[in-house]
Amino acid sequence: TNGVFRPEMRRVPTGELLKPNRKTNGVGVQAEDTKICVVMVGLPARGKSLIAQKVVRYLHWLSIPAKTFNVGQYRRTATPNPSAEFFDTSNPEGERLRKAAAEAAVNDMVKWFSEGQGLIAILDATNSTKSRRRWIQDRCQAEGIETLFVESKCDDEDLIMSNIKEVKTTSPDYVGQDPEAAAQDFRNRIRNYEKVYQTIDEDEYDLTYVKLINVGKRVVINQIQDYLQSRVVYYLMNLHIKPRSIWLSRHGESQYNLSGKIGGDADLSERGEAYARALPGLVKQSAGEGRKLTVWTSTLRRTIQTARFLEFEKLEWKALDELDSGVCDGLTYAEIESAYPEDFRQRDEDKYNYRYLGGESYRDVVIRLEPIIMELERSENILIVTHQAILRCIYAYFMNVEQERSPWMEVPLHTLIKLTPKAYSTQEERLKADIPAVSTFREKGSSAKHQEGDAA
Ligand code: ADP
Ligand code: FDP
Ligand code: F6P
Repeated sequence: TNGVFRPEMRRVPTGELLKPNRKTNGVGVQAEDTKICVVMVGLPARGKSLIAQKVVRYLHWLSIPAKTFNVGQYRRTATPNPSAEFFDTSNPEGERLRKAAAEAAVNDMVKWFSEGQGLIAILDATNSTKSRRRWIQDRCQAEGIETLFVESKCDDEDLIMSNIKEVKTTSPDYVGQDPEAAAQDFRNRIRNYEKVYQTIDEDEYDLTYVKLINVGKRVVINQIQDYLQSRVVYYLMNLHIKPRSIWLSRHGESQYNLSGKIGGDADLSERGEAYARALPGLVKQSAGEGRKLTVWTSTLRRTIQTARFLEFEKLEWKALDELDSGVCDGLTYAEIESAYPEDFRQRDEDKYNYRYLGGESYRDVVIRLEPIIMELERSENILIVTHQAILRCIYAYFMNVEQERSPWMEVPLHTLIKLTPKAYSTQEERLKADIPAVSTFREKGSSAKHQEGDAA
């Protein structure tokens, strides 16, 4: 350096803003020109739309651009309230309109891919005949789009009837109609599809497909080609539809929360301790007496201490530890702002992508939480006691919160959140313990010390 003063040498090291691109999305490296069409197959009321919607939500959470093309919606523009006869294949007008709807959906999908940013499209229709599937396969092949056929087969009559009652009688196809009559008509619609339905079989050996039989009790997989396809298939294999809830709680107020420091491995404060003692009662109030559930905590003291009075099976996960704030660990926001002003500004500018020096970004956290989400999908009733940033990421997955907003969500201390998956959405309830705590929420642009929360 020849003794010359070089001001840049005195700069403190900083974190970084890591924006994703098509090569480095959530699931790792994928060829830049990958285009996959997930083609749903199956009779009506087999959970195809639910599966499509869940896959899209999961992919969006992982920053993978995905979109559903629902043929029913296209069909509805020409035929908004068809009766079962419309779906009888001996009805030529019905056949013509249904084919036109499928063509319109496929055309829009091809256009969406050609516009650039799409990676996975889901073609949601019954696609219940071999000729329809061959047509889709040929059309996609000509456009350089890979296909993954996903068939949902189910012969449990009671389940089908309860699906019809749960989601079909309220479909826009039956607005203003008596639910009983709608259910009967839908049953007849299914009968019409049954006359021509062909399950995927050996003559379609060249197709890439997964068959989910009786909600994944049996799974048949054929010709899965690449990483992204196998990730989607693995996700599908983990889904179930048993009724259950997921409870989320932050740890009780910690000593660090009181002093406004971030990170660390502090013990609970006195009020945090009171929350730990109150939690079993709160859980009983929310879950009901005698409900069996499993408790997951991080490996940090404050979550383990918070869960210690709960009389359930417990599991500690390293993946649930708080977002690693690297060199900023143990500092207050005001200290970070004065030691690393540029970082502080960058984090506010793009909180999701900002990675602390020697630490993590929200994007990094989502990637490490992916196995947790997979395990949650497989599991039944789970209570997760974790940290502010981690809870935001898990909540964002279930509630479909966009990346821009998720790191800024308010998740107060001493509050139990109950999430219950329903057919096409997740129901939420919040139960607040009557125990005051500081608020650890920091607004964009502020470095004020933690405030006394409104529970106080
Ligand atoms: P489709 O799109 O096949 O007409 P929907 O997705 O609208 O069917 O049906 C949703 C209903 O199907 C929900 O009540 C859900 O619990 C149920 N369901 C979800 N997955 C499956 C499955 N693999 N087999 C049968 N039913 C399912
Ligand atoms: P959806 O449940 O999504 O509304 O009921 C079956 C249905 O879909 C019809 O609404 C839609 O017209 C049809 O499937 C689309 O599938 P096909 O093109 O295979 O008939
Ligand atoms: O203050 C509590 C805390 O869990 C810290 O340990 C962590 O760094 C922070 O919240 C995460 O929240 P944010 O991303 O809003 O700074």
